[in-house]
Amino acid sequence: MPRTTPLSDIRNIGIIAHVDAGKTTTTERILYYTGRKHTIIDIHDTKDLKTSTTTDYLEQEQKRGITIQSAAVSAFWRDKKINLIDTPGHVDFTIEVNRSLRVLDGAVVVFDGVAGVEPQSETNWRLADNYGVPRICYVNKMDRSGANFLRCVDMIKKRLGARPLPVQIPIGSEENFKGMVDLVEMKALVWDSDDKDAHWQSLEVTPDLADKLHITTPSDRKLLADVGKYRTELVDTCLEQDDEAMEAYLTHGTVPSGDVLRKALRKGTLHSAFTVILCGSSYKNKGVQQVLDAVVDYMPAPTDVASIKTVDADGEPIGERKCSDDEPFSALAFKVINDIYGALTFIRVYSGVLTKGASVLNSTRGKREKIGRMVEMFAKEANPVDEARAGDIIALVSLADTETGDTLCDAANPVVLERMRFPDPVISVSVKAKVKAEQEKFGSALGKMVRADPSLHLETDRETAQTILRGMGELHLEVTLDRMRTEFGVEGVMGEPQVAYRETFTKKLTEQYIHKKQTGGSGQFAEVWIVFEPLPRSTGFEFVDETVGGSVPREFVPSVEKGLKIQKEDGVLAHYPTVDFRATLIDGSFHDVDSNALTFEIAAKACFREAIRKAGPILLEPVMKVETVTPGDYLGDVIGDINRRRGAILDQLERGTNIAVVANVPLSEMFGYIGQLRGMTSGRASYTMEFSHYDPVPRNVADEVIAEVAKAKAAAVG
Ligand SMILES: Nc1nc2c(ncn2[C@@H]2O[C@H](COP(=O)(O)OP(=O)(O)OP(=O)(O)O)[C@@H](O)[C@H]2O)c(=O)[nH]1
Ligand SMILES: [Mg+2]
Repeated sequence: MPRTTPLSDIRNIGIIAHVDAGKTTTTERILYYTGRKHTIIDIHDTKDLKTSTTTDYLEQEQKRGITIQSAAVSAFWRDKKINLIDTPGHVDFTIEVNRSLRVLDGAVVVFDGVAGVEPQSETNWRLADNYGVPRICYVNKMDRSGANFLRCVDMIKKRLGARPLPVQIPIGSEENFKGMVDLVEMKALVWDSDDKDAHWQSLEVTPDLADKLHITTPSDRKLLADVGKYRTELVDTCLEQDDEAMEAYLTHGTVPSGDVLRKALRKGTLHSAFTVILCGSSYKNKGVQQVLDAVVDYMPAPTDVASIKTVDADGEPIGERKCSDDEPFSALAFKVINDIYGALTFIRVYSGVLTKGASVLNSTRGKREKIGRMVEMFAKEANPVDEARAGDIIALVSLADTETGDTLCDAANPVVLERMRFPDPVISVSVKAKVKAEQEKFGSALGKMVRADPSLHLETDRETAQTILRGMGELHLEVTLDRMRTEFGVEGVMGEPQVAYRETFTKKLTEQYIHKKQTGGSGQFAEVWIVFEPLPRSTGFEFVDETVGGSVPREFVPSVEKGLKIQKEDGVLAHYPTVDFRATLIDGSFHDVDSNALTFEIAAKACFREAIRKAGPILLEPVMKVETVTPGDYLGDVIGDINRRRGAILDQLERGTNIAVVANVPLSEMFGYIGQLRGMTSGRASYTMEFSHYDPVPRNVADEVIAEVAKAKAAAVG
């Protein structure tokens, strides 16, 4: 079967933003205007579960009115195929943005015209920077009271460090928002109503435009009066991208045509020379078709972005794979979900063609996978396909061994594609089945949830044998359990959320340990000399072998590493994992008969325990970056409360008519914050937080934590 959509006609795009900016609302309109659906559902109409938007179809999404998992849809606009992923804005589900950006070629970043750049828009922006994803910005909610286009553009510049380039200027704002001036064509697009089927008129931009359209607010009139200035900025910036047009302009005064400008805007966007800014109100159905035009005109096709990098076993880049049907097949599995159809593995094909029935290699795990059913997903709907080609995003049904982040490829031409990075979960709870008899069913469902979400970790407490679930935040854990109820029919209960403390140490030292035992006939013997030294924060664990002359036989060195890896998970202070250090094996000795892998493992474990006790061990705690947005009247109370929570105020920013207080606060002090904050501000303040870094716990607090852990362990075991 030949290719149906040329690669140059494909746009793989994500919609990213802070929570509530209007991503799902915009997606819903995109599906309507491209003819993929015939009604529009609004977020606030789904709480009774009788209806849902296309992309927020989970019960938890309908009830809460937020997106939890990313959903893929596709639509055609001006003969281009747009594959679109609607992502969540809530920080607890940041993994969904992370993995979407990893496989997408471009992103539309949505902003709330009142709040401007909010914390999660900043975090997602940085993620897109990391993955090198070109972006366009859409300032939504221009109809809301307090909407301010220029303030938002200014925040994009200052807080995101971008070079914003408005290609539209809003006409009116708040309830008098009427449309926008298209600076490329120099036309005023004015809607005659808020209805989804309302049409826009295209008017000349004349000096009396504001009067004609009854725009009375002074700041709105000023914007229209300055429209010439914005047009000049647009033309000048575009000329930088096009030498020919620049020359024509300088020598003959030729003003570039709309097509020339759009070409330059596309080029600049692909190289992130600037960021195109659009405006509108998705809810009031104004500006969405123009966003679609911009996606087609400015966002990259799969062949416009850098080729995907291939890596060696250590993750170091060693080459690349061109996006073309003629290259051998390669794809990245970026998401696994459990669905009524079974396990669905989403892949982005980077090169070649995959056909149904093929046998491919999972090069990450060195295992073969047989490709059975292949489907193109439209939110929750699966449509069978027989092949997938370079640039496509599809799902494979019931793969045996493939996990998120794995590469699938042609076995004759094996490659491993650049992996994804996952955030580390910072909060944990103990979980168990509500009804004891269902524990097994619960365990299997939990296993599936964790497999689908790399930002969830599962472990068993060594002493209490409790199941511990770690995640990104309270909401994340709560939603996970609730989804087990709706998707697997098993109810669970969870304990109080706990902070994921870590341990490390402060002094470098060398430790010798001899493991020696004589029991009856054969004995046990191993000697190790290990240097333990602290490393900078967030570097994890490193093992180095510097032994010479076979003082520790080569085949036993991995056992030393294994012993350390096991033992470091059980820190000497309060049993938390020990992080950020290097262990260097420098010497040792062995006995021909009495030494083996196990004796070296035992010696390494004991050596670690002895050494760390003497190495000035300390407890580390996750510190969150917290942003509290409050009306000015409550500022003093909010700051006082943050100080009481051991917080350090970093910044105070104007956020519309409110003030955003940015602070670093230990996670352990943040439980129950929302209740306190609401009480203190009569419900008028809100906050968001995300993990920032690990810091040492102050001595007095650490003593309490250590004592509590000891008490809890004694009680659970006892
Ligand atoms: N006034 C106004 N409200 C809007 C607009 N766009 C979205 N909303 C409202 O904002 C709320 C959040 O919209 P969503 O589309 O769910 O936002 P989201 O970005 O998808 O949110 P998450 O997925 O939870 O991050 C809903 O109540 C929408 O009706 C707009 O243009 N104007
Ligand atoms: Mg949403």
